[in-house]
Amino acid sequence: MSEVVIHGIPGSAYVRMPLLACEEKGAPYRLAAMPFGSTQSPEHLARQPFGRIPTIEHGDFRLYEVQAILRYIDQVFDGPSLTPADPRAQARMNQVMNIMDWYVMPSISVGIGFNRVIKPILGLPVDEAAVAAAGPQAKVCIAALEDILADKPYFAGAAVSLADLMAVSHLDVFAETPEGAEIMAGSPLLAWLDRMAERPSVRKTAMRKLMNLPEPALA
Ligand SMILES: N[C@@H](CCC(=O)N[C@@H](CS)C(=O)NCC(=O)O)C(=O)O
Repeated sequence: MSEVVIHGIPGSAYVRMPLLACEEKGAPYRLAAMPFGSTQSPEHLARQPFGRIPTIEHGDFRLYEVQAILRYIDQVFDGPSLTPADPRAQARMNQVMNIMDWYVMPSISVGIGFNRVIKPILGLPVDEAAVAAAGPQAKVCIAALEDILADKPYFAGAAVSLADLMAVSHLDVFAETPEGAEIMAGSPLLAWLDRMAERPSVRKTAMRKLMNLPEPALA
């Protein structure tokens, strides 16, 4: 089967998600790297009218919106299924994927992760007011995710699913921030993050690896 071409900015949480899916499926793919700040270019708007990343091409098929992309990659490639067959487990996966888009993205990633981790890398000023404003919603997100994870190894059960791929892309950067460390102190999500960090797909697509940056020194 032909390779998946993934358009996006290396290091972006949402661009990491299809990379993770291709790695987990063993699917051939290529990251067509876009420069920082290019999401509103005419060339990209022709691919994605809302100016968001990622988008993919697979042969003559073009697709944007990450949940659609993840489900497509899971369905068209061989390799372990990233969607549980059981309807309730699948509903749990879908629930977590929507929590990522609606609540985790604006608070944990845009409000805190982008300001505390990505902006300093890019030499941009941190918006402390945005960080503070995101805190209460970030706490609700973490509590909800802890509740759903409960004593399962992964969000939808015994096996990694698309929900885990979305979640690790948001939460591993958040865990680096002082706010993330405080909100997740003692959380079972830390053991889940450790489990995810052992996966070759997660190591290979780490934000700094894609940005060709050294990993931060351990505290
Ligand atoms: N609903 C979109 C959200 C994707 C998204 O917001 N991606 C961020 C990057 S992590 C983005 O495109 N931000 C705008 C920009 O970087 O200019 C999807 O599912 O693909």
